[in-house]
Amino acid sequence: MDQGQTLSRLLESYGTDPRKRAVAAAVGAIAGASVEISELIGQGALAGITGAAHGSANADGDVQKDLDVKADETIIAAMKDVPYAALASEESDTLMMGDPQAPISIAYDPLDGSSNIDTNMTVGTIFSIIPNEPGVTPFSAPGSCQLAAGFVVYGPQTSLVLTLGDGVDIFTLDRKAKTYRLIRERVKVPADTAEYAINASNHRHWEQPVRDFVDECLAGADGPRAKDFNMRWIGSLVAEAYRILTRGGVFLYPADQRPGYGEGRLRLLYETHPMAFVMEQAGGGASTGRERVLDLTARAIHQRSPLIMGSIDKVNRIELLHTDPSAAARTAPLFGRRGLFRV
Ligand code: FBP
Repeated sequence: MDQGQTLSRLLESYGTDPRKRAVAAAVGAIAGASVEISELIGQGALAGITGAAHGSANADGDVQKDLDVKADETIIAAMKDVPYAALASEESDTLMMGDPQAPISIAYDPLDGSSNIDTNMTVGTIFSIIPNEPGVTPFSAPGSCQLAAGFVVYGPQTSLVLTLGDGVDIFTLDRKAKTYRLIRERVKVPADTAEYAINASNHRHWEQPVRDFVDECLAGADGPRAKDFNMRWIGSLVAEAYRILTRGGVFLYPADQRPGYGEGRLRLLYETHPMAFVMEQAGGGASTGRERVLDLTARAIHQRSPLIMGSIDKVNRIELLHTDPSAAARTAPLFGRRGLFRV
């Protein structure tokens, strides 16, 4: 690894054609905005950030927090010199239109996990950059067309995870120099892991395949996975994704039976598409349970999609439980509490 590599240097050398220059400009703008957002978060109440509701709701009906609004304004301001055709923000009802001839469009969640702000926990910014074709509706291509994607984690360190479609690199903010420095190159999601993350309070609303997978994990060393598992739930997508990139595991925000959750909670364009691109580029997987997230195409800006992401063996197992329900039955009688080996 080139210890001296910085994000700015990487972006400067990222190709000369107009589309690549636009991608580099967009990533640079988001990185610049994230330095400001990181400072605001670090100051918290000292900078007037309380995590209090802003008094409005975003397009999806979520109550906007003061930092949601500031982060969105900061990113929009940073985009002023970026040649984009359209911006899709979690905080905006409609697309913000730019130059229809521009080579890219950008979807972003300025502040993911904002319900964690007042508890001093990790939040983040997520982004996805897609090609724009003049005359074609922006954001109408599947997630596999993304040119770049990533997220910033505002945790004990501020780190930026980036894929330009050729592997995943992680940069950490050098706060004194206000520069992102490369800390991990060609990141790979570890395959052999024993952690899963899901909001278990929704257990009664889950579909059977999700219950089956969690039951397998809960059964531990005595169950079909023959292994004890740890459960994690931070309630902050960026923090869960960062953990998975570091030590593997699987994260599930599945579809469930609550009204409005038929496609889960997370939004496709600026949450699940970019996370899926990062995971696949790091050798992991991302699925809805029934199909690859990157094969999905958005019908609306704030469309939701289920997300099951992480170590490939876990994602594959959960997909199998969805597509072939007999897979659970094949292992359950051998290991279940009322099965052959138990009374
Ligand atoms: P926001 O986009 O409104 O911040 O919500 C997304 C999120 O906070 C994710 O970061 C997290 O994974 C999920 O919601 C937690 O949802 P729940 O509270 O339903 O467990």
